[in-house]
Amino acid sequence: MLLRTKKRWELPESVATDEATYLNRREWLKTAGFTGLGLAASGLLSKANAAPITGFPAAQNSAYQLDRAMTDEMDAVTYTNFYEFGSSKNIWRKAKALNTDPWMVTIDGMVDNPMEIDAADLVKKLGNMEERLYRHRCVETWAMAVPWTGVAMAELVKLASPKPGAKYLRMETFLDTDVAPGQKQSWYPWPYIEGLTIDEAMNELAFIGTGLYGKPLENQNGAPIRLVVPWKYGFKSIKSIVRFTFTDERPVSFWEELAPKEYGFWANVHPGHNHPRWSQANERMLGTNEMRRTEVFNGYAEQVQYLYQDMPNFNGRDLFY
Ligand SMILES: Nc1nc2c(c(=O)[nH]1)N[C@H]1C(S)=C(S)[C@@H](COP(=O)(O)O)O[C@H]1N2
Ligand SMILES: [Mo]
Repeated sequence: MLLRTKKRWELPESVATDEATYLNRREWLKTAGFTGLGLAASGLLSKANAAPITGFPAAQNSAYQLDRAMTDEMDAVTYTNFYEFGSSKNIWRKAKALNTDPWMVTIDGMVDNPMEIDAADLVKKLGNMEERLYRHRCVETWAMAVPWTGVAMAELVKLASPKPGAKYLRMETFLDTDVAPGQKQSWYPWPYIEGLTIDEAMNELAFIGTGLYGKPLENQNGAPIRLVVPWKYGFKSIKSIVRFTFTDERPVSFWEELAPKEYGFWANVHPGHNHPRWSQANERMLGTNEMRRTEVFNGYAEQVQYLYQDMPNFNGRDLFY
């Protein structure tokens, strides 16, 4: 298991790099005629190369339009769910403690192209960022409509190149109890985990969010990279991702582990399948408190229905929790 704490990046390269890699590189440098000074310089260089994600604001993709007013930016950035920083919606100040640059991301599991890469370099490899206007629906019934910046998740799947047996993409949030007080609450199964089928991850709507309202993501919204899957309840859209693992086993998500009957793997939005403890018929828009009817697949049935229509339980409850 790789270390994912901030401290890793404060260590000299000789300590942070595992010993075998360090020795191999030293051998190579010797062969190539470099001195100890050269080695130190290369360590400094890799640290200096860390840089934030750039390219804001990105051009808007007009294929994704809203049927309602956009949520006010102040509401979307001050009313958030990020249990790592506490169970209240008002954690945006606490989330400032998270250091998101540099931010190492691991892509591993059943892939031809595993890697460990800084988030900004990863996003660059995935192509040009774009802006998309999406609805967002929390399972708790609040909703918003916001402009995300990011890149298609399908690009990450292509880059990783999953092996034929891989069926699922498992995603993991950082784990650092020094900066995230919620992670000291040991009754939660940290780190936060979420998952999609690879078919879902390849769907045109599945998005790696890097920004909101034309700017890099605020920490409280999941900086530096998060998932955005607008046809599913909000908890599927995992924030501040450090690891993407391709696997043949269906991942058990954070909330599923806590309450499998209430927050299951599929979690597709549907007005006709109530949560065990409340109705899902309506939703409340953040900021305005406007009430609207909940839409099937949150209004994205046209884009995603093919993923589920042949499943034997399509009309049952399973696909919605
Ligand atoms: N790591 C992590 N990701 C998370 C959460 C969380 O607590 N931790 N909350 C989820 C829930 S319940 C919702 S509704 C959305 C909220 O995203 P927003 O706060 O940016 O609106 O993030 C999701 N992603
Ligand atoms: Mo949520």
